[in-house]
Amino acid sequence: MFKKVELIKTAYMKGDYPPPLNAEIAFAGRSNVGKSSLLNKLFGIKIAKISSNPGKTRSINFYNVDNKGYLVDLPGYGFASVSKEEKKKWANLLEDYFVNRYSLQMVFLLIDHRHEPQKKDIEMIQWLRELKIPFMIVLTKLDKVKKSERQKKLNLIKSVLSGYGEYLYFPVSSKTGEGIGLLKNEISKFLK
Ligand SMILES: Nc1nc2c(ncn2[C@@H]2O[C@H](COP(=O)(O)OP(=O)(O)OP(=O)(O)O)[C@@H](O)[C@H]2O)c(=O)[nH]1
Ligand SMILES: [Mg+2]
Repeated sequence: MFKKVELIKTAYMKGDYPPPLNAEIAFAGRSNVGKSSLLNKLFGIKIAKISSNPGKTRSINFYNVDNKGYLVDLPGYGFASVSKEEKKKWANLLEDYFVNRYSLQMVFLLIDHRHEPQKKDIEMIQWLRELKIPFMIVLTKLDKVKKSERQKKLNLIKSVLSGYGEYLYFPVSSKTGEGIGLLKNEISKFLK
């Protein structure tokens, strides 16, 4: 489905973004939630750097997909062990991207399927709502949730987040590939 994927820009500074293509979809979520792993799984190649230490992605990475659009890997937020200064820099960069990047059409907000949404997740939801950026929710690390627990966990997460709006949910595992097909279909709707 995706033929040619190329990392065409690694932005460390506000506004240092590539000229827009027809579509742009970004992947947001707390550090270590699995953004870069998910992109690799969607692309079918190991192009985004991943790490078991939170804070691996420090820039905004634009992946050109078949010249149809960008999938954008964002730095994680809520990561405790970088300096305050560094955190502020990332937050500023993220803010600039969300506020000023008019070509951004959709955000996939990643939340860990194993846990109840945390304060940082809710803050992100409120922020995206305020900025009127459409988003859907991807629940990551599905393989780590027992099959017998999945429905219960999903209902719990949905009920916590229902106070903030109605969203589409995509439970996925970048390890086993479960749920990846459905998510890819959704993404393909944008990449025409
Ligand atoms: N079991 C399992 N582990 C996963 C999955 N997705 C990611 N991981 C692991 O979670 C860790 C973090 O993954 P990353 O993809 O680097 O997370 P990230 O959200 O890009 O993190 P930052 O770049 O720090 O914001 C790595 O050790 C991955 O191997 C998954 O679906 N299942
Ligand atoms: Mg990353």
